[in-house]
Amino acid sequence: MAKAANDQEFVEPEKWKEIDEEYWIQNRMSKTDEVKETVEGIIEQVRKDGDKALRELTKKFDKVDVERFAVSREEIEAAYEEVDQEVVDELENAAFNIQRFHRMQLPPDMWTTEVEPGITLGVKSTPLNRVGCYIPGGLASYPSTALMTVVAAKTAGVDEVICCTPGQINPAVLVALDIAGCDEIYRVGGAQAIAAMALGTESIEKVQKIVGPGNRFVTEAKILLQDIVGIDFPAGPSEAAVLADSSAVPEFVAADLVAQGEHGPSSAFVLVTDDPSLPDKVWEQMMIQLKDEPRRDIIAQSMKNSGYIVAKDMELAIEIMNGVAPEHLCIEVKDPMDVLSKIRNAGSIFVGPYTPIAAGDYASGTNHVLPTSGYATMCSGLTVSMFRKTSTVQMLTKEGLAALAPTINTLAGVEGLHAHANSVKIRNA
Ligand code: HSO
Ligand code: ZN
Repeated sequence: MAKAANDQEFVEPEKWKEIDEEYWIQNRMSKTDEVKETVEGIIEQVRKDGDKALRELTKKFDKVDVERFAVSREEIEAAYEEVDQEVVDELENAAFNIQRFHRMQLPPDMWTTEVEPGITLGVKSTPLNRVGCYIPGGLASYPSTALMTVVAAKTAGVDEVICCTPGQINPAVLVALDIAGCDEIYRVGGAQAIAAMALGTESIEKVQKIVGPGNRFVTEAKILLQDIVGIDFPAGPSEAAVLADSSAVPEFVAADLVAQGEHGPSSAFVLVTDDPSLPDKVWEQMMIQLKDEPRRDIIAQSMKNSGYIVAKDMELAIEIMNGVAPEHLCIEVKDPMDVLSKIRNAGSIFVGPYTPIAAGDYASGTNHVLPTSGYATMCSGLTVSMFRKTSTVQMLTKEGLAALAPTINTLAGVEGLHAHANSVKIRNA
């Protein structure tokens, strides 16, 4: 048995296996049933006891005593001292790129158009007022996720962006939150943090929407609290899928798959190809690359959830990939733009051999908070529009109202709503 870089026993991954779409889907379905009861209890406790509950739950789950949940300005300044200047510079660069791309998504504050004489219709777009971002802690403590959530919310125009993150906060996360423009930072995590942001406590004022990834407890809390707070979507363990033909470079394919596998033991990756010889070539490359990977024990575990699918042709491969609906999809084929046009379900799409998923994870500017577990069939990743809402607007002249009057009168008559019809008649239009 080889030794991994962290000096733990390394289990050689079992040879990767041929799977089918059904296997992938079954494997990715969120298994939250057993956590539901615990999370319901936590929510009730926070609803009843506010900060006191947060303190007790933080002690119980994170084993820390927290006096003051809010992180002070001095603590943020101290975090800058602990972080290398190069890290600060690159966080700033990433924040700039994320802001640039998210600004491009901004709708106009309002648009109107006269659809026919005297009838002007439009849409007014308004940012949410107060939003909460959840940043996981522990093993999966990512400054990049702090940037993705907060920069997107701030660029959308949200006035107050707050953030909850558990335990001893990683100084790079604090710096990232500060660079992103986060207004309030709280030292609390898990389902209790979600409950606090949704319900409000003495120290945390409630928000209108909660975004960001989290473990099963966090995700369950978001789902259970949806009747009182907006949420983005359930985001689970990372996934990578590569759609490749014989023109793909096996080294590159292997590298993208393995990279998302290092997030955690529940991560998963899949290759879908019309080239029966490709899976073996990719496997060979994976084994070479794994030798130098410090997190290869985690990757070996992700491998158990992973596999490859060989389709008889590219059309079928595309259909299978639409069923897989992966969080990240890399297209590594001769004619990527043609394949791209046929993809319907994927959180984020990486086109061509020089577009690794890591570019979107960190630097290009697209958002890396994305739907997993097949949710890409019905949800989008984090966008500016998730932090805004729209109001339709209309303005009629007397002439415009006259044109609509017969329709209003007739339909109001059918529905027996006389007062509706009268509101037109009274205007003598
Ligand atoms: N790939 C992750 C995001 C991330 N990658 C953070 C690196 N750091 C989302 O699935
Ligand atoms: Zn990643």
